[in-house]
Amino acid sequence: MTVPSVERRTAVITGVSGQDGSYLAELLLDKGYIVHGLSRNAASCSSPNLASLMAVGAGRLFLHSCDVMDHTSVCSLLRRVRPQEVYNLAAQSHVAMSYKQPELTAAVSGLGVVNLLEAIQEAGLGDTTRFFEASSCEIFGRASRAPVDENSAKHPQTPYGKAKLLGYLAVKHYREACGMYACSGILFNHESPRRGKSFVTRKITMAVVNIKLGKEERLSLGNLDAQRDWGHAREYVYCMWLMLQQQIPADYVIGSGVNTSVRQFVEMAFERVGMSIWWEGSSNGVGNHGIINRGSHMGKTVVTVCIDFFRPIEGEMVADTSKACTELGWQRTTSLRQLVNEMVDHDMALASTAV
Ligand code: GDR
Repeated sequence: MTVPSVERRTAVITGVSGQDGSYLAELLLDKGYIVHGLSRNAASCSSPNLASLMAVGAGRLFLHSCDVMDHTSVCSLLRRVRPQEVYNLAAQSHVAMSYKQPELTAAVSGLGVVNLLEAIQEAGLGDTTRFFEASSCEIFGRASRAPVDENSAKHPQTPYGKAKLLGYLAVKHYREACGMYACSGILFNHESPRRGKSFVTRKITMAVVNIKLGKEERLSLGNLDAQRDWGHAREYVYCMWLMLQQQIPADYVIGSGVNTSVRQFVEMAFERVGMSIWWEGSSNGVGNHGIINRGSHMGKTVVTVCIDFFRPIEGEMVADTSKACTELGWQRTTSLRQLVNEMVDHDMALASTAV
């Protein structure tokens, strides 16, 4: 069957109110798609991401309250809108939370994927609808100095990573055994001004701005020396779209290829507001703290370490994105410094206009 031209396509995005969902919806609306966005409670959702989307997508963006676990609603929606593309961005996406809610995480981030793939088949769309799963580098699990690619061993070590591996394997199964166009983007950390406040980058940029404005005293963090491979979410959702435009479906690692510590991220965020800090106390532990080293706040402790934010296990990996670069022509262009600056500037503008 011929795939309609881009400007006449319909896409379904689960998790549309999140960071990635809103960027992807914007991208697709810009390309002329009709977008059906699913969110657990779209009607009462006051997400700022959705508010700006509704203005951009008037007449071509439709929001539905629908849980990826609710087979009947998902099936009936798919039958009704018959999308050419389905992007699954719905998940319990907090790694730390997955230790407290392992069953919920397995259900939403693992079985939810099976449910969607099954619903596509049941709606009679298995041969025509293309499916993207937002998988995670957490499926690799073990700390490794060598960059990881699509073929690296998968040994997830967190409840979140294990749930994501189930989703990843389901995608592989429906692709290989059922012939579906289904693929997983194995995503490394990706951030933006739309990032949720409980993820470390946004927690840092918001706190740094509040400290600068005198609205907050201190930022309390966990492992400062944990390393992450951070990129810009807007560039990663573009790669998701590219993945569904190929002749042959395949999985791709999406990352920056550069590891940076939480400590360095903190330093960059403070630098953006004109404050510089030095560190005192044990090199990586609860006694370690960050102190302002010049200007009016000189000598003030602004960063402390709290055991509550430490993880039982840290998997530190860096991405090898050769396959995405070669086969999809994808390149990331925003440096981490630019990303930090964008996030800090956004939070400064928000804080300055807040009453
Ligand atoms: P992560 O992102 O768990 O990698 O998962 P998060 O921003 O939560 O943590 C990144 C690193 O920062 C360390 N850290 C802290 N983390 C939080 N949240 N709060 C703190 O106070 C803090 N202090 C230190 C963590 O230990 C960790 O090393 C994200 C999610 O988006 C997943 O859904 C996605 O799959 C992966 O990235 C790739």
